Amino acid sequence: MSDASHKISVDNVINETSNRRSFLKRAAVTAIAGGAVAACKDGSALPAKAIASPATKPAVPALSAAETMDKMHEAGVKAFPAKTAGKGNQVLQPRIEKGVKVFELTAEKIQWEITPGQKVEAWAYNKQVPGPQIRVREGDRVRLILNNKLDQSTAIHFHGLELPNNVDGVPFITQPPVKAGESYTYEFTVPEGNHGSHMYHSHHNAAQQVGLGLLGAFLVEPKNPSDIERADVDYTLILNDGAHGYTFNGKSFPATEPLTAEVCQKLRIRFMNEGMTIHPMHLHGMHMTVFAKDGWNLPAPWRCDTLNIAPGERWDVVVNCKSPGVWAFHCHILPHAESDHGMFGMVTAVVVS
Ligand SMILES: [Cu+2]
Repeated sequence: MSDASHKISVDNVINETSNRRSFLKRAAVTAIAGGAVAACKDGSALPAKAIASPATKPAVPALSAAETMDKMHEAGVKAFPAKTAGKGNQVLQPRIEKGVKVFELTAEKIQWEITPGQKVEAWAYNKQVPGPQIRVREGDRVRLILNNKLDQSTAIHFHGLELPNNVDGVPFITQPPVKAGESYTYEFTVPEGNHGSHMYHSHHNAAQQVGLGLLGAFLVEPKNPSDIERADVDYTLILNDGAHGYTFNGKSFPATEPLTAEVCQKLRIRFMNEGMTIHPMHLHGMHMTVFAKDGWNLPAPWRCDTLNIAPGERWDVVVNCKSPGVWAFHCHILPHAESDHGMFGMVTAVVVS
């Protein structure tokens, strides 16, 4: 089903629903009025059967409401994965200056489409939510230039990296705030051994700034990856629950992106929570093998099907994709994933073909 036809069908369903609701209201009023009058216009009494019939009628609209609900659920699933403008978490290629990997991030306000037709204000790095993915190797020299085109101060903290204090990115503790219109340069060497799944985000007025989109993945590749770290598919999944609602990589179902793999492939998922509450991520059909927490490899991997991701945490898992099919993959705090209108928010699928 195309986006346009999906929108039309959803609108129709919604219109049908509101029409039906007003119909139900009108039907209720008529039934009460009918009971009070209980007579035709010419004064002749209604037969008992005719009075009784409005009372039995609501059974039919009740069934229709259930059907309407099913249609809304079906429309959402059929629209998945729905197309929206803008895609976050795209790998940012550095320019190399005398052996230094130079990345440039510009923070500014943009319009961001979360689900088809739902556009909101976002505060974004390089017009992406999440911001572009930065991928370096342990031992790399990195220079990161932040341009602030917002109308308030900001700063970047490198979450999970064990860096010198002066590049920790916290205004009034380690640096002055980067004021509107200013630029600021961070430069550091990624510490040996500090590889794994990390993040970068605003550390100034952060509840608002991170909630609106000033965040991204900072991935450090190991010089010598262990077997479990080598995967056929490497997917970063950033959870957020701020001003844009419940999102995976800046999008809400049905605009979330499916994770795709072939049978027998190894899928690595890097969970990151940039939100303000926990999100227990549940995968149907196959278990996840958890092997790293906050970038640090665990003494022994362990298995689960539901993994709680708390704010600020990163968890790395692999899924050995043995079962073909479309497997639902969602936050198991159910109001983050489904309403009576169907699935929304923190829902996607692992598609094994
Ligand atoms: Cu959740």
